Amino acid sequence: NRLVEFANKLPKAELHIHIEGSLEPALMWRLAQKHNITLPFESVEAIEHAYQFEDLQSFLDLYYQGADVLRDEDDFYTLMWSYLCKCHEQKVVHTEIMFDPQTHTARGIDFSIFMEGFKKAIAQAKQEFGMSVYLILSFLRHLSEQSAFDALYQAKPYYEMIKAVGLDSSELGNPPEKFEKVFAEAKSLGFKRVAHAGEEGPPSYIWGAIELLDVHRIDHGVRSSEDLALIEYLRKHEIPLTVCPLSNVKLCVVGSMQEHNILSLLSQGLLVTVNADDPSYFGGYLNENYAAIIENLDISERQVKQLIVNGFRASFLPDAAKQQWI
Ligand code: ES4
Ligand code: ZN
Repeated sequence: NRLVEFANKLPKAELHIHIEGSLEPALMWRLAQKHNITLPFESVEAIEHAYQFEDLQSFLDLYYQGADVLRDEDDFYTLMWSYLCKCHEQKVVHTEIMFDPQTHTARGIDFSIFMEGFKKAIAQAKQEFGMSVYLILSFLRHLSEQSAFDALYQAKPYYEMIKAVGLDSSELGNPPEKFEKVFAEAKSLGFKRVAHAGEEGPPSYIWGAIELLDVHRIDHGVRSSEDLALIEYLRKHEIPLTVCPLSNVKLCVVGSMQEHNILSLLSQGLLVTVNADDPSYFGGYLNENYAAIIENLDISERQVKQLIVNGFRASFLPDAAKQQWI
C-alpha cells in the first residue's frame, strides 16, 4: 500500500505511549526466568494468545501483572531501550512517554530503580539516534489522591527529567475531580498536564479534565463526538486528542476499525494525533496504527500528512523544534 509506505517513511512524533505497555511477551518471559518468577503462562505464545480483551479493565489486569517482572534497573533500561530502538526503526523522531510510578513503588521498587534505568536508555537514544524524548509521570486513577501526591513528591530528585503529569488506569468511577488538587500542585511545580478522558468515560470527564485539571491534551477523547459543544470547544481552543486506533478496537471502545471516528474528528477541525498506547498488548507500534487506519478507512494522503504534522504541533517541543518537522 503506497500510503502505508508514505506514512512509514515520514518522521513522526508519538505522544501517547505507556512504557509498561511496550513490554513484549518475549522480554516478559526472559525477565520472569531471570528473577525466578512463575508466570501464569506456559510459553511466549501463550502470553500472546491471552491478549484478547473485552474492555479496559480486562486489559489493565494483565498489564499490571505483566509489569511485575520489571524488578531492577537493568530491566527498566532494557524496556526503555527496546521501545526507543523501535521508534528509531519506525522514524519516530520525538516521543513523549508515560510511565506509571505507582505500579512499581507499590511493589517496593524505588523511584531511583526505574528512573536511572530510563535515564540511561534515553541518553543513549539521544546520543545514537538524535531523538528527543520527554517523560510524563502518570498517576493511577484507581488509587487515592494521597497516593498520587506521594508519587509526585517521591519524583522530586528527577523533576528535570519529567515534562508533564498524566492520568491513566480505570476511567469509569474515577472522574478527574478526584485529582484536582494534585494536578494544581503539579502545575505550580511547572509541569505540563495531560489526562486520559473519554476513552470509556463520558464527555463530562473530558470537560472535567479541561476545567478542573487544566490539561494541555486529552488522551483518547474519542467520546467527545457525543457532545457537540465539547467538539466546538476542543476545536476553538486547539486542545489535541491523542487517539490510539488499535487500542480502541482491542478494548472494544469501537466495534471495528472501519467504524473508528478518527477521520470524523479530524474533519471537524480537531487537532487529532495517532498513537500506539500499549503497543505490545494491542498489536503494533506507531506505523502499525497508521497502517490500520489507512487500510480500513477512506483516508487521503493529505489527511495522513495532517495527522503526522499534528503529532508535532500537539507535542511539548519548543516552537523552534516543532518548526523543524512541520
Ligand atoms: C491504558 Cl489504554 C489505557 N487506558 C487507561 N490507562 C492505561 N494504562 C495503560 N494503558
Ligand atoms: Zn493510554
